[in-house]
Parts: sequence; structure tokens; C-alpha cells
Amino acid sequence: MTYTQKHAPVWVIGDVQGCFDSLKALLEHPELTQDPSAKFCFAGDLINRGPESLACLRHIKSLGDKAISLLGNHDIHLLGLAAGVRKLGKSDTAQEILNAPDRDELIEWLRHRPLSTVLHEHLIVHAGVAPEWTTQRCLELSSEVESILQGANWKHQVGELFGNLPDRWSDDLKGADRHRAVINALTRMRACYSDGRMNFAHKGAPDGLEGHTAWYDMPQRQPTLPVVFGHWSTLGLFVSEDAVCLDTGCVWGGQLSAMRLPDRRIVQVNSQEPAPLTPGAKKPWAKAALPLDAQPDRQDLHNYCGQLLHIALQEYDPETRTQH
Ligand SMILES: [Mn+2]
Repeated sequence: MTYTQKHAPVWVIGDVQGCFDSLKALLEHPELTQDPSAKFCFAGDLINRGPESLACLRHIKSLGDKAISLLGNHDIHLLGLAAGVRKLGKSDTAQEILNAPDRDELIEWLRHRPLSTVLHEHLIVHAGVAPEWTTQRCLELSSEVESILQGANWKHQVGELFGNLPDRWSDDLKGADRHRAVINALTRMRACYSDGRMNFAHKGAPDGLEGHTAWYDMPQRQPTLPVVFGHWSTLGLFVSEDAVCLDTGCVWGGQLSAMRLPDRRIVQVNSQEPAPLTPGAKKPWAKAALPLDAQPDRQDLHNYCGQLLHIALQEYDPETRTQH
């Protein structure tokens, strides 16, 4: 474990995803600045999709020992891009990091970040903990993959971490299959089928699940410390005794959320960024759509209208005075 100052309070922060203005607003929030001894823990996905990935990465790196940052799937995707084994996707905004003059230092720093950690009797990961794992097992398996990312040969090995199979943990897995199952549980999992296989296709809210279950509700789950995670923006802020989700979809026009440990005090700031557009999307406003059964409150409607306006303006072509 890299974190040694056990007694300082820690604000665990959900997915930032390149939302630098929101990050600044959260870190400047009076509750976060009032105790100078407090630390920060970023639950992964520091970058991508949002407008200022480079600024976020530089800023979080500059926090030094004040922050511990875990790796999320978008951060690992960036490592894959830097190693030349991944291709930039249409909605990726990480290219500016690869073009930056300090690119090598940023990538070096990023690949040395952990995949899980324990703070104030909570286990922190980006996405989830496989139902078969105890806290200790989770930390051990994390360090197996961390040693690959941190090794001298990482550029040749990082490619083995991408892919949907195997989609179920087994103690018998070896080599690349083992590493992929570990990274998929830690950084990509949301729902599982009843036999324990991970479903990577489901990105919606857990109440829309048919035939499968949120990973933290799996009946065969081993006892662990309470798990704090991000990654599941459609779940949003979720606080139960043994599982806490802090991804509140800042990059989609939601909030950026922080929870202080050990007392679980929650602070949120509204997204300061316009919601991003997926290039080439036929119906960009679908990005902003509320679920049919939603019962939006005033803030939800405010966010929704803001997203629609932003999309409409982005789509507007001043030359032809039409939507394109
Ligand atoms: Mn994620």
C-alpha cells in the first residue's frame, strides 16, 4: 500500500474525465479546503471524453503526496495509446496528452498508479471487485497487474490487458488471461450474470438489469471492506453500507462528487463543462435524453436543458443558418 498517513481524512473523488473546471471548483470548495491535512483519492478515469484531459492529468500529478490516484479504464486506454497498441476512438479527447511536451513524464507517472488501495477501512477501486475476491485477494491481484504496467517491458505487455475475455474470474487463470480478468473486474465491471460472468455491454442503470445483477449485489460475494468506486455514471451517487459509487457523470453534465473518509461526508459540485458531443452521432440529443421513467427534479431538468442547448449550438452551422 502506498498510502501511509492513515489518520488524515481523505476525500475520495469520482470520475473527473477531463473536466478541469469542475475539478477546480470541487478542490476549491470550502469543505475541501478547510482542513489542510486532508488528502485526496481519485477513483480513476482522470481523463478522456471531457474537454481538458491534459490539464486534469497535470494538475492531479502536481498534487504529489496530497493525492493518491487509481487507474480507470480510460487511463489504461491512454497507456495503450502511448504504447501504440490502441487506436484513438471517435469520442476520445486524450490526444492532447500524447502531443504534449511533457507527455513522457505524464505517462511515466500514470503507469505507476495503483489499481486498488485501502483507506480508512474502505477498499477503493475504479469499477468493482470480483465477487470471488476478498479485500486481500483484490490487493494481491491488483499488484500483479501493477507490476506489468510498472515494468520495463510495459509497452510490449500492456496490449494483453485489452479484450472482453475471459469474462469470469477463476483462480486457475494464468498469464494474459489472468491479467485481463483482473483488469476487467477492477476497471470495467458493472453488472454480472448469475454465474459470475461480467456483462460489459450493460451501461445503463442497475434497475434496468434483466437476468443479471450489479456486481456488489452478487449473492456469492466474499466479504470485503466496504468498496468505494466510480465508473457507473448511470448508477450515480449510491451509498450503502458495503458499496459506494461516486461517478455522478460530471462529463455528461452531472456533478463531480467527493466523499470524505472516514465519516462519509459527501460534497458535490455541478458540472462546469458543457456536455460533450459524440462526433458523427446521428441523434446527438439522445446523449442528453432522460430515461422514459425518470422523475427529474429541478436540477436534472436544468442539466438536461443545458445539454440540449449546447448540442443545438454545436450542431448549428452559421454559414447556412441550419442545423447540420
Ligand atoms: Mn470508467
